[in-house]
Amino acid sequence: MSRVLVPFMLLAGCDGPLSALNPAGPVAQDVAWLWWAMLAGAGLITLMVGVLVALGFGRPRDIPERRWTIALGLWFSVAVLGAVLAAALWVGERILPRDDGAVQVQAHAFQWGWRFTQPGADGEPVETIDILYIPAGQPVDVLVTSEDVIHAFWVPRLAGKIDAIPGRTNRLRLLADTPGSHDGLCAEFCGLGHSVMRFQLIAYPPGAPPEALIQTQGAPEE
Ligand SMILES: [Cu+2]
Repeated sequence: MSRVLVPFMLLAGCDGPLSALNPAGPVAQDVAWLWWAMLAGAGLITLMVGVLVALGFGRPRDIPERRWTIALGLWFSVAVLGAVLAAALWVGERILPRDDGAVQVQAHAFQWGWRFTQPGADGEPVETIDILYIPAGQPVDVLVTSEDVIHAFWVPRLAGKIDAIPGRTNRLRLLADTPGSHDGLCAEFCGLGHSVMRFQLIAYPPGAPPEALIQTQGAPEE
């Protein structure tokens, strides 16, 4: 009985607030779809290897070696890996940021936290620490950079991850389908405080920015 439950217990691990398999927006949906495509490809190749091993233990068959080696070993794997590669290129192209006037926010990583900067209600830049506010239902480009060492910006339920590199700005597109709160984290080991380098992303209803973005003086929020 307990053996029957194991797959369900494993799947329960895919449902947490940091699960890329529980997407909350179209970009993350594409990434999750690619994850399943890669799992299917790996499953097919594993199945083929299993079948070949099983056949190897059977009675000898009159099949030319070339057919095993080239038809199955080579072409089957190349076809599966080629399909997965094509899926990855397709997804990669779809989730690229575009110059379409998306909302832009800056994410500045440091040991060990995140400083987010974006225009407030009056146009003045507003800084928030470890909380990123974005409008729901709209594409948002996060301009990611770093103060000291290499970090990585990742909100698993909204998009893939991207490196935060000192002296360089990387752009990542996010889109949250509905208002809500999502967990984000640093996804690149960056020193002793790495494990606590978390942040919160709050997607607010469009047209109803939170108090933190309305303040006029742009004082950093703790
Ligand atoms: Cu880190």
